[in-house]
Amino acid sequence: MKGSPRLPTAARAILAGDRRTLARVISWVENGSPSAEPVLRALYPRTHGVPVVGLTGPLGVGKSSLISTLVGLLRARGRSVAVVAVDPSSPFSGGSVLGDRIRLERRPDDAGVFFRSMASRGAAGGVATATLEVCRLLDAAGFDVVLVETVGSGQVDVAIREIATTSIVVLVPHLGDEVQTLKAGLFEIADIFCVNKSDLPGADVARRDLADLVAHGPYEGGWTPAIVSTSTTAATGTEELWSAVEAHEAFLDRTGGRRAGERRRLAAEIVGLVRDRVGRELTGRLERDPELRRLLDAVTARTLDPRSAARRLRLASPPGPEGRR
Ligand SMILES: Nc1nc2c(ncn2[C@@H]2O[C@H](COP(=O)(O)OP(=O)(O)OP(=O)(O)O)[C@@H](O)[C@H]2O)c(=O)[nH]1
Ligand SMILES: [Mg+2]
Repeated sequence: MKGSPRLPTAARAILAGDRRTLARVISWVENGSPSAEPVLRALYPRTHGVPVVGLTGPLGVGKSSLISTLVGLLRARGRSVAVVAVDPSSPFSGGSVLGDRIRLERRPDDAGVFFRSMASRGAAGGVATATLEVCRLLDAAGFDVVLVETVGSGQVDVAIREIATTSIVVLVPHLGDEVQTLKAGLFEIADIFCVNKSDLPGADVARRDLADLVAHGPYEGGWTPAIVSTSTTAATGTEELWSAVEAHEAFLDRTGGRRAGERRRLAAEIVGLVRDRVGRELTGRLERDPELRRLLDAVTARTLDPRSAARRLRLASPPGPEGRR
């Protein structure tokens, strides 16, 4: 709470704009360190629910390039922006560059920009939860907008729905077949379709194909996905892309979709954390819990099948002081 004398030092530093501490706490989250928990707890009431804009899409479609141009646009408009790349194929570090495949202008003196790539293998509750927690740290640190890039290896990343307030699915011309096969999944994810590399031939066709698919609404919540063409090399479409983001964010505020989306994401987060905890507890019990050992013996001896064993297993009160009821 405001003015709490018990605010952890790291939380106070993050609120005061200390970027090194911010980076350190992000690493704690990334590595599943218990040190993260009191900081996250202290900062949660200090978050505002800033727009979190997710970019996902197949490899190499230009997600990082688009982020770079969006950062330029947002900075020109005086908005501060943080970028998170989740499990990136080309990592960036030290607040600078997304690998060498794209040239993200270094802005070492600009406190209004923060870049971070993260791998989240060790994090509690999975990748989506860790990313959400990092977004929350960035929110508390005062950034106006958070941009998240997720790499789905040749696919789009469904988890972006658990992270972003606005999700952009980035595609390129000549992904016709891919669009068809991804169709069902795509439309659950995308608030905005971005046809990038529109300097290449076939962009108009791709846009038309998408428009045909989009026409098959109505959509849950009442938002029809927007379609925007961009080219980062020709520097076109960036403003239109951001306008689409703003339109979607305004739609969320107008319709109550922001609250509904937040509740859905929080529910998924809590479930993810509980699943993680139960999994860890059970794994820990495998060797020392007599009940579990008996079940395992029975399954090994073919007198019990795995599903029945799973159903019989009591989840509550594992041994140890913490789990006792
Ligand atoms: N012709 C053209 N090439 C582009 C455009 N945008 C990006 N590229 C190129 O596409 C390649 C991949 O760009 P990235 O921004 O790294 O794409 P990405 O989607 O972030 O890639 P991954 O993170 O590896 O999935 C680079 O060589 C870019 O220069 C564009 O608008 N037109
Ligand atoms: Mg990238």
